[in-house]
Amino acid sequence: VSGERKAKAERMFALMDGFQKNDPMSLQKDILNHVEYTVARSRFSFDDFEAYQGLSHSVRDRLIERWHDTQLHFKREDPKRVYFLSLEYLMGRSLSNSVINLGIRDEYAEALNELGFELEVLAEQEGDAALGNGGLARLSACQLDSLATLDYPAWGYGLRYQYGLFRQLILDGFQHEQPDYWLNFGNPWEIERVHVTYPVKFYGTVEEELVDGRKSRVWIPAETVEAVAYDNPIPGYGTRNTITLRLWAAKPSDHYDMESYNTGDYINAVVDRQKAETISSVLYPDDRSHQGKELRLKQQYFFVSASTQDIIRRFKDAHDNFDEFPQKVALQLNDTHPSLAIAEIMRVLIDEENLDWDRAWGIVCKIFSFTTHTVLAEGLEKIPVDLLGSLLPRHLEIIYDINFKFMEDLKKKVGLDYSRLSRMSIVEDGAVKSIRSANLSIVCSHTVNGVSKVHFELLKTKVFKDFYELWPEKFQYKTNGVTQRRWIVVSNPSLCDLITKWLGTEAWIRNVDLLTGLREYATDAVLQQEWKMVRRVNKMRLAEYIEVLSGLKVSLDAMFDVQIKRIHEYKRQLLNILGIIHRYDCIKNMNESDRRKVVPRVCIIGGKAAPGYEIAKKIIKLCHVVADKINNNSDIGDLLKLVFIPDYNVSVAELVIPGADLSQHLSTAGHEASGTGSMKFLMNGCLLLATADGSTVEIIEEIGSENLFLFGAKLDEVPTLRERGPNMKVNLQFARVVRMIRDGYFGFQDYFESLCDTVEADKDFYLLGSDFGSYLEAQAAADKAFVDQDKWTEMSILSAAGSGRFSSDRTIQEYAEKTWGIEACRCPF
Ligand code: CBF
Repeated sequence: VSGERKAKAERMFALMDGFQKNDPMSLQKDILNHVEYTVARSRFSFDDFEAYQGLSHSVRDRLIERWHDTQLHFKREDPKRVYFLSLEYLMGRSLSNSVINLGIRDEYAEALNELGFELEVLAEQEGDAALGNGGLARLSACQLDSLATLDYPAWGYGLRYQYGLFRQLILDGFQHEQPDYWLNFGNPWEIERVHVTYPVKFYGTVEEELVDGRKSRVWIPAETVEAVAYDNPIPGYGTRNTITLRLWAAKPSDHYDMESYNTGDYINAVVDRQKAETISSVLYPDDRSHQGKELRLKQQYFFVSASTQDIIRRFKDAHDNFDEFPQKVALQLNDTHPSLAIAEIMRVLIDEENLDWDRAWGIVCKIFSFTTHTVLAEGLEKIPVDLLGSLLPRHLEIIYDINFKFMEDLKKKVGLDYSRLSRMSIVEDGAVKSIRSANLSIVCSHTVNGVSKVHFELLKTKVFKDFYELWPEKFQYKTNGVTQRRWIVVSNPSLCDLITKWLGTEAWIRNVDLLTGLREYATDAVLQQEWKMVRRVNKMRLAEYIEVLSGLKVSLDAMFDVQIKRIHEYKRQLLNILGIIHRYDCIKNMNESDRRKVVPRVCIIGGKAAPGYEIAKKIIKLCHVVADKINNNSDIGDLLKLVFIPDYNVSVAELVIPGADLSQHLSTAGHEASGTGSMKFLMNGCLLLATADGSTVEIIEEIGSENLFLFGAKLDEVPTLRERGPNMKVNLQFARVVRMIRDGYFGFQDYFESLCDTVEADKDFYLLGSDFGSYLEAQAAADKAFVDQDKWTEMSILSAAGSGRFSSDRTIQEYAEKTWGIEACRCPF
């Protein structure tokens, strides 16, 4: 039989003409074939979008080849695999990243040129895959790129939302949300796996039954939904390895409510069946809290159940003893969102695989690791017990049992310290009895990770203090990182070429520590000149974008000062706007000779507010009314401009970041777990103006405090400043700008009242008032530095040169070695 199979395989390989060819002629034929046969447009007449479609299908073919080889290689080698469970991924566009990682960008560019197209123009045709909210989701995407590049045997699992993060529409300065039906024009980057489906069950009851003579708890579910896999190949750079991001879509199950059919209500039964699809239909657009929504809980369990069935099936294909599970499987919980996986694996091992509790528990404790991404109490999820009990009754029982055993153990260690016991309990007995997902994740994981050094300190001393005292050995941190492939090679190709030229090698694209080699040239006049040129061209690109968006012409000599991120009170976009009002006010009142000394600025702000977050929405409106005032004042001219970039997403970031001179990271110390935007700016040689929060503290260690503009209260000063509250000496400049808003200088006086209230001395939780003076000083220092363009360029080069530590390659390597215990498994070329 095996001889027969081999002969068949050889014949098939010969028929397929080996691998796809990558010379420009073959690529052209391939693109045209896809235009004709896949897209079904005539190869004699097609537009840019259709060309993009043909092109992306041709790239997809090449991805699939490597992906198949990688999967086969993993299957053969059977290494320990890591399964990355995340409810959110912000992948952005795939085309440019894919051709770069596949190493065939130039070949495609040439092939397209000969067909009369430009790769960059076609790349713009692609929409963003925005299946996530912010930092956490983009981090997941960066980490997948690193997992593939470093040859780790990894799988990403998530949900294939039909509607990604809402599109932000600005009408008259107000944010409006529009659905993002991103699949409207097809998605060439995914492969539907019609045969990879699993039933996911909900509701019902738990009954006691005799199974094999043993009393067992048996879950009798009442609803079944089918999970269908969509695979997204993720290519590594400089390797054949191409891993899988498997996203689940909900489809009606054939077992769905047969009763309704039987009772003859055919139409309603079909309509009802269709409702199953709502589970994966929409991403929750709030990155602050998700308390108590049934659909959200269904999403979490749906994705966890399908993923664990898939993981267990893969394990069982090669093994028949579950004691080997921890040697083959590492499960990474990306925040608490997938924490139901713990109860699900316990349930499967006990109820379906007939392991006893202790054996199942022993396995579970060895496979899970948990990373938390927040310091905010509202970021810690709670699941109402009533809700969980009705949706997943057996899981609730299991969680209760885990908690009972944990509490018994804890009592032996800490005695009857009821307040500590109740703080650490997985079950919270409040007005609404709830499951604390974070406590569940900590109790059942072998490792708990923070995402920066500061975050780690906060976890140990505040957020999870009780747990840290109990299990100090469980706690670690891995400072976040971003992928230099996306954030330099794809988005800033001229800087990429310049770096390669000066380092004399492309090796930094896989080993970004080599960027430190730029340090020795930081004052070299030739590099400085070329660096400035690259930055100017990027600014030009950004200026054109701004003009198209808003009609505003901005001067390239001005400092491009950017703050792009989700709108949050703790991220303090309001501080930025108040600073801009102050600058405007000063310029207005200056005499001619002082005006000549002003460093011109183009202030750029972008970001989405969660739909129900009223204060954040007011901040957006304020930005617009202030912009109207400033941009239309002929006295101010080019000295100050303010632009709000709507619908901020990954591809907008790719355009804006390379063109920024200065970027702002203003979170009140102790509020940003890490922050990853700053790392992207740093890699691109943009100077930072920031508080000593999250990963900025480590950025300072790398580049030195002399190469950025630091301001604001330090972590240990924040509590005292808050306590001082109303007695705090009010900064007069701060009071003046707030008064301007209150007095209606920018209009909408009533509307902004509640926003102004948030920064009144006795309510200013995020300390805008007390940080304002030091913020203005940092801004003045930035102005001063900008005047000396050679010095500025030196700082810019040193920023990029010091960014190596903030690559997700480093983060992933640390996870692999210290948390997951996995090794590289490189697919032979
Ligand atoms: O760790 C990645 C990022 O996650 C967040 O965005 C989050 O969603 N919790 C944090 O707010 C960031 O600080 C962090 O960098």
